[in-house]
Amino acid sequence: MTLEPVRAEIAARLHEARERTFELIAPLSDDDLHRQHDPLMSPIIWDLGHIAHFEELWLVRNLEGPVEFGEMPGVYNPFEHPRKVRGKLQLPSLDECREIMDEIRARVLRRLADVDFGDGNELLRDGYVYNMDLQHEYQHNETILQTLQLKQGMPYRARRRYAPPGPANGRRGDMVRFPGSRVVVGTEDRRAAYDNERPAHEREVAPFSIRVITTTNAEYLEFMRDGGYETRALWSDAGWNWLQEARVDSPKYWMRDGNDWCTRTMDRVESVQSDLPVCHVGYHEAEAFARFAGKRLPTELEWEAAARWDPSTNSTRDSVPSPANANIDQLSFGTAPIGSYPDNWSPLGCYGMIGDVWEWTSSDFLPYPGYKTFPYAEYSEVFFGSEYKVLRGASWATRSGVARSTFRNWDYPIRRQIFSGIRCARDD
Ligand code: AVJ
Ligand code: FE
Repeated sequence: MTLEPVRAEIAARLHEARERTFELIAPLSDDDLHRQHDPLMSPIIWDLGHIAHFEELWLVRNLEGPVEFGEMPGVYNPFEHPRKVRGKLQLPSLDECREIMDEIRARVLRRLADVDFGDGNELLRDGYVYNMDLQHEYQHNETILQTLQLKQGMPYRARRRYAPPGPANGRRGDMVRFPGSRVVVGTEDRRAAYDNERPAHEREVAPFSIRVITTTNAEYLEFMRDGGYETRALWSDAGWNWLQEARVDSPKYWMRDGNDWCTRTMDRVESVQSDLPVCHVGYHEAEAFARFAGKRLPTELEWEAAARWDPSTNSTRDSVPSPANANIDQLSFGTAPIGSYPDNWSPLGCYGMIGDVWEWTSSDFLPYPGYKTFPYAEYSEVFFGSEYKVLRGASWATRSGVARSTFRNWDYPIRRQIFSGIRCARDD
């Protein structure tokens, strides 16, 4: 079999990823690109340089012989400078940065033309390292979108924005029941899955019920109007401590509008719409809301069972998420009314497991039994532990190439600038 079509496809996907990155930043001024818009986020020009140097590290240098992650140039090495100080780094102008990106990309393509996929290098098997690099760029696109939502100065205006297919279709009940089963969790995929998604392994999942939909703005407003943010009993100790310090009384980006609330998504300010999934809540708020609702957050194993286990066949059934069947791929610039994607149902009967908002789970970010780091510890391994909670499912700002039912995202419980929401579960 000739590998030429494979190489051409990889080149096309690299090109497409870069086009999207540049499309996202096209409306921005040099000041927009260099400014530290928020201590939580890097200047966007840093993300661009980091994307390029990550690519150089993996798609050029590592293919010539093993290179440690630490050999990434210091300025762009995320472990050398925390995000909040990156605005003080000496960073290139957009033109200079683009030149670096183009120059690195040219070397990547030259290497791709004669790389030997069959030489036993695990990085190259099934094109893994290219998929890993693509997913890195995709993930930084979502990071950039978080920054754009936090942007100082003029709000960000997207160049194009597609509408969800809608109209919202009927609901199918409040909760679905998972009957309890031994299920397969994780994957053996070696083409695209990250090390933290492997190995596929069996787990016993006890019966539980899970919400058909994610928490809507209307439901969250009830929590707010019922004094949710003032009711100590709804919050964990850590959550209550956070609340005393953060002094928030609504999701991030919500503002009072007389007796009502409005919210801002990039350059659009509108009254809070009842049938949209609530977005920009932290783990502590998600946990307090679930308690208010007489429920709890799902574990990530429960989440994955609800997303892909088919109890009628006793096997996993994964769909291929695309912007046609789920609100993903970052061009809708917002969440969509519940039910807008008629094909977005899991085998168990949950709507929208993939898309709209990342869903907080109650699980700490830990390795699966039998986990092996591949190819670098700095992706997952250095973050394993109880500091981070796992989020599942992808948001409207997630590119299709990283939207899948086994993908594990993680963040600090206090983070709210991410596109995060809630899906409640309950013991059976
Ligand atoms: C998986 C989203 C938590 O942004 O820290 C980007 C993704 N890793 N570059 C992050 C990532 C390296 C990662 N998250
Ligand atoms: Fe990165």
